[in-house]
Amino acid sequence: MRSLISRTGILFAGLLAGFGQCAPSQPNELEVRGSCNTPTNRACWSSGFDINTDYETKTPSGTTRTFNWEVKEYDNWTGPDGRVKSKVMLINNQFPGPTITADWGDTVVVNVKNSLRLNGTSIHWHGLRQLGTNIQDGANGVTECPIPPGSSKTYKFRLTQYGTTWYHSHFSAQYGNGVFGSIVINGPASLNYDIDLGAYPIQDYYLPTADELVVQTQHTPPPPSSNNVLFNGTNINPAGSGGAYSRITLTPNKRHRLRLINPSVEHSYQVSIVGHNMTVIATDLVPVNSLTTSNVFLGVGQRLDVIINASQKAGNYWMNVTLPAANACGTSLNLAPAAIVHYSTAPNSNPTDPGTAPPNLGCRDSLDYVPVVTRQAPLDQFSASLQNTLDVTLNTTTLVVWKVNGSAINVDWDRPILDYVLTGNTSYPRSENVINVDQKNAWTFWVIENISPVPHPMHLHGHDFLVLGASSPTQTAPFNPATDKAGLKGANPTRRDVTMLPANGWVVLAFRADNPGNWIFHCHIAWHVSGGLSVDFLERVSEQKGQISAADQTAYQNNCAAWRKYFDNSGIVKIDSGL
Ligand SMILES: *[C@@H]1O[C@H](CO)[C@@H](O)[C@H](O)[C@H]1NC(C)=O
Ligand SMILES: *[C@@H]1O[C@H](CO)[C@@H](O)[C@H](O)[C@H]1NC(C)=O
Ligand SMILES: *[C@@H]1O[C@H](CO)[C@@H](O)[C@H](O)[C@H]1NC(C)=O
Ligand SMILES: *[C@@H]1O[C@H](CO)[C@@H](O)[C@H](O)[C@H]1NC(C)=O
Ligand SMILES: *[C@@H]1O[C@H](CO)[C@@H](O)[C@H](O)[C@H]1NC(C)=O
Ligand SMILES: *[C@@H]1O[C@H](CO)[C@@H](O)[C@H](O)[C@H]1NC(C)=O
Ligand SMILES: *[C@@H]1O[C@H](CO)[C@@H](O)[C@H](O)[C@H]1NC(C)=O
Ligand SMILES: *[C@@H]1O[C@H](CO)[C@@H](O)[C@H](O)[C@H]1NC(C)=O
Ligand SMILES: *[C@@H]1O[C@H](CO)[C@@H](O)[C@H](O)[C@H]1NC(C)=O
Ligand SMILES: [Cu+2]
Repeated sequence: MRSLISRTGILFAGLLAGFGQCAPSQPNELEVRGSCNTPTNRACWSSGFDINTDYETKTPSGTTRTFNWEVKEYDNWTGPDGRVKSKVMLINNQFPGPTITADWGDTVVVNVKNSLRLNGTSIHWHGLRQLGTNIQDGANGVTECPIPPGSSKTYKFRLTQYGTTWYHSHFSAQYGNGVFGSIVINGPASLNYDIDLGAYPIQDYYLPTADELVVQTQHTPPPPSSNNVLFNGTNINPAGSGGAYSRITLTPNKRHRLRLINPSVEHSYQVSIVGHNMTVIATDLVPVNSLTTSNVFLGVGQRLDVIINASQKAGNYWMNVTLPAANACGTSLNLAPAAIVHYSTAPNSNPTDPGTAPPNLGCRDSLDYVPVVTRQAPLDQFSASLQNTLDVTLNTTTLVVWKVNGSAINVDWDRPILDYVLTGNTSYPRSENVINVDQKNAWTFWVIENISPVPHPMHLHGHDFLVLGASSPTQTAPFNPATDKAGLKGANPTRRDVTMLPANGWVVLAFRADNPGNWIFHCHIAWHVSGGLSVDFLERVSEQKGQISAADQTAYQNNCAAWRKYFDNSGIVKIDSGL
């Protein structure tokens, strides 16, 4: 059966219908799952729900899971690679932060207490659609005021999607100080596997604080090299002794699911394992027809769920991260970042075979992934929408500033755009970079042109976008409709929530205006969004207030009042976009 599932399988969906369907209707979904979602039937989830279910229209019932978090500051903290950092900010004293594990359809409640000394905080649930719950999106200055020190806030939202994602602070570059973690949402899968190895973040790691790095990157355009790259929160210290490699343990002859996450502030990279291929089954929160490859590209914010078969000789193998020089994809003082893939029956040792570096993808992500649940963007409507061109430009005259369509975003922590929505005020300041998207359920098309030599991992809140096309290595911006439109793919293209805008190039995206809310679209390099690289899609603004409950509006107003009382008397000066 498994051999039917290959990337060339146009037959995939049809065959899977037989393969993946669950037992007939039963009263208890969990009971059904006992015979469903097993190593030989991962496409199945529960009665009426499987890999072919359109998760944007149907969600299984679930339970409520509550998490209690405290964000705190620590000085002179000894990190996982044995070196001391002057300051970190951690959730429940964990690095990375606690993993949220839940099932498709569950409701998540997170009580966040801010015990930082000076900073506000706000937690964004990356990639979650938040249909009808824009106010839970955690983007400070946009959907909420920051939570002031000493205050708490409760986030509550439904998991309508499943797969692998992460959360992080959206208060300036604060996630670079440690306020981030993984989210695993169990659900069906497009390929069978035996063992779920769980979330596996691979991140850049810096000894200076994120606050120091923001100031540095405001004054000098080339971003600093990272001091290390951590795999699952650890690595050896490349500068000397200390630390330990991350060790992924494989059981011989079993198929393992590994949930790769890039929670970096700057680095995008290629990941490979010596002697092993990986089979990709999901791009961000979108299940895809399985695609086997020797290396994968993982941009900042992106996730890839991969299957690794422990089919090779029992031993130890390097998992490598490659940062090609000259692509502005990031540089590290760890010149060969790596983890160890260890077969459980072999003795522990460092691998000996260095392998070969994968072909350099030029800091571009693959658009070869085919979503299981299909979407079609009507390309015949595309030309009329060409006014939706957004140019990304860099201005280094005084400070390093990133603009979109001629303006750098600078959100007001005291007065989020949600305030304008609630009061019906449409006089948005230019610096809020508001773009109205009004037509209900219409497809909207966006041509993003990069007038800079630096690639940008572009992330949209509240939606997965369709990536209709991106410039090839020989093409540069501007997008030329006469020659470039023919190459766009409207029929079920790659769909995800982060994609690479190539250096000097363009990318064309589409999403449907089916989620009223206030959704930012920004570069996920912390230094770039801090420097202004974002817009705010104000989607169907007239419907937004009506979907916010009175209780949520009160909580919002109370938090804003507490924030303003704190911040306006703190003497702290906001030095960046606030995102
Ligand atoms: C952290 O270490 C520095 C340098 O060793 C020292 O000056 C400072 O007092 C320490 N801070 C705390 C809070 O211990
Ligand atoms: C955030 O906290 C850091 C560390 O305490 C501090 O250096 C920085 O100025 C603070 N920024 C804001 C905007 O509160
Ligand atoms: C990642 O680290 C966590 C916490 O130490 C551990 O439980 C988990 O097994 C690790 N994951 C892998 C794939 O090694
Ligand atoms: C990896 O995939 C390539 C191309 O499909 C294939 O030639 C190679 O044998 C595979 N390697 C392993 C270790 O399975
Ligand atoms: C793992 O094995 C499955 C079949 O059991 C196959 O479909 C998949 O391509 C294999 N993946 C890799 C990375 O070898
Ligand atoms: C993988 O990492 C190891 C350990 O740092 C290194 O020796 C090896 O050269 C790297 N291989 C590749 C292909 O990057
Ligand atoms: C870009 O800015 C121009 C000039 O301010 C404006 O007319 C246009 O509508 C903006 N484009 C978008 C997509 O908002
Ligand atoms: C860059 O910024 C400077 C200082 O704010 C301004 O004077 C200049 O006009 C800007 N250049 C461009 C091309 O926008
Ligand atoms: C609407 O917002 C603008 C910009 O912040 C402000 O100047 C104006 O006073 C507001 N209008 C009303 C009626 O509150
Ligand atoms: Cu960027």
